[in-house]
Amino acid sequence: MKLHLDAQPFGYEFDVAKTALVIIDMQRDFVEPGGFGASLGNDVRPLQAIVPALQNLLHAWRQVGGFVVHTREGHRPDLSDCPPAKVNRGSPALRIGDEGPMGRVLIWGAAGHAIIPELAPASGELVVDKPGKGAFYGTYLNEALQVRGITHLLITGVTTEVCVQTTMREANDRGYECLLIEDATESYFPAFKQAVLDMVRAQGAIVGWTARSEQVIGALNLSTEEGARA
Ligand code: TIU
Repeated sequence: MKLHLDAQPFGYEFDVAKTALVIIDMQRDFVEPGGFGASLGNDVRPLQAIVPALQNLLHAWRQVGGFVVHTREGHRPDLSDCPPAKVNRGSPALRIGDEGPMGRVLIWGAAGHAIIPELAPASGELVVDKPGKGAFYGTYLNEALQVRGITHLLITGVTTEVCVQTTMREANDRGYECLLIEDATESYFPAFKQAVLDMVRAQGAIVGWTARSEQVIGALNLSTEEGARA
């Protein structure tokens, strides 16, 4: 069944069976003190504010049997998949691979690398480990979506202008129709978040659409009620 949202800059239509909810990098390393995000000098608290909206959206999406993709940014313990240009960027208190309060920063298996418990992946949901900002770079995400016939992506997570925007642009180039969920993505820099929302939907949705989580949940609830009446 086709669902319709009054998205920006104009209506967005999607079919749950051909759509994936993509949750980008909701890991302890980005949203909790002592992780990678904090080591770069950021106040991580604003990122925690989106968790309730994301939980509600995830719950509603699971209720209708929608496909879920979780991504995690991180590297192999020997850093063989992490270019020096990434390790050496900036002047962080802790560099990628260093031992921090949540284990080795941004390394597979460390406590900080884990997705926060509130959004823990459920059985049957795809978890994609990505070495870069974009979820399509160096991963099998495109193949995993193609075999399932996915054409539309609902994009959420952190941070809006880094991994979320990069992923949305990569997806756009691969032909996916992308909707960015405004209250389910966050940045360490409010102005950057606003700029991304404005940029992606400018020029007639040059990269994609934006809408709020309650609009998606409302459309899903309506489809469930209509399904029950049919
Ligand atoms: N630093 C920052 O804003 N983000 C990242 O390094 N990774 C993600 O966005 N996941």
